[in-house]
Amino acid sequence: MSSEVVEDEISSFFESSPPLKNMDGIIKKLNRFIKLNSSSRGENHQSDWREEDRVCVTSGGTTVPLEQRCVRYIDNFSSGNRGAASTDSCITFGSCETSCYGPPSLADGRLLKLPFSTIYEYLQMLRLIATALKDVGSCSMFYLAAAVSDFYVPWESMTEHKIESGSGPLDIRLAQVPKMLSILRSNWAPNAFCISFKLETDSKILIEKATKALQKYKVHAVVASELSTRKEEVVVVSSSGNVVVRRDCDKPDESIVEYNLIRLIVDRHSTYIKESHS
Ligand code: PAZ
Repeated sequence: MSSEVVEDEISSFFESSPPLKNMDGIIKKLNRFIKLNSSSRGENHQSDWREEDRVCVTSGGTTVPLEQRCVRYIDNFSSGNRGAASTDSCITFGSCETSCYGPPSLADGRLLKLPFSTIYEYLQMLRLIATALKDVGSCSMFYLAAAVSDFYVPWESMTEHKIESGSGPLDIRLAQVPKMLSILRSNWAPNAFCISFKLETDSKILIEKATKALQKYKVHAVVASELSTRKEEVVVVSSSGNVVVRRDCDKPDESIVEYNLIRLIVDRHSTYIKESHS
């Protein structure tokens, strides 16, 4: 598919999406967070972090409503644990201001939580965050651990009211959600360090799919997980080779895989920043 066709699909997705309910509030919170954690140290000395050290972690699954006044929806699997644990580890490693969708419990101005549920909310918020960060810093990180719906019911073809039951099986045609990773990389946040995630249930195709995603979307790494072992190990697929990252139950810090994963990713991000500035 040509990039023009993809861009058209993305534009029509956003044009037909129901607007975010509290868009102004979200923009205000986002701008306040960015300003508070800005590295223009003249104004405030809130942090020693560099402006490049902002991380947007996405976490949890998106839903696809079946009715505009939604009673029923299709969910995408994710407990939100990976994003939450990764956010905690980011803060532990101390390099990050974290703008996070999802459930972690840290506060104090270093963490901004922006909850979402639908695919419409998720993608609109991702675009807002990416473009807001683009304006203030060059090398932010996007750590896209959310499980994002691949199929959806376009808003304009969705019934307004609750679908009637009692008239036999329900036929629903789902459209494909346009892939936003390429536009995130090319337009929204071209200088950001971008980590995407790939979950499969069939371990035989996992690495192949992750490698294809790496090449197609030109992200800096793809974190590949198999559903049943995702808490034990992941494979970080990148152009420098594949690295298996495991948890180590004998070491308290490393008893969750995210700790070792974030250590590796933060290290790669630092190298990326150094290379970008040299
Ligand atoms: O949220 P969780 O800890 O239960 O699972 C995390 C995950 C497996 C959903 C995530 O690591 C992931 O791979 N997300 C991308 C899923 C995908 O769209 O392929």
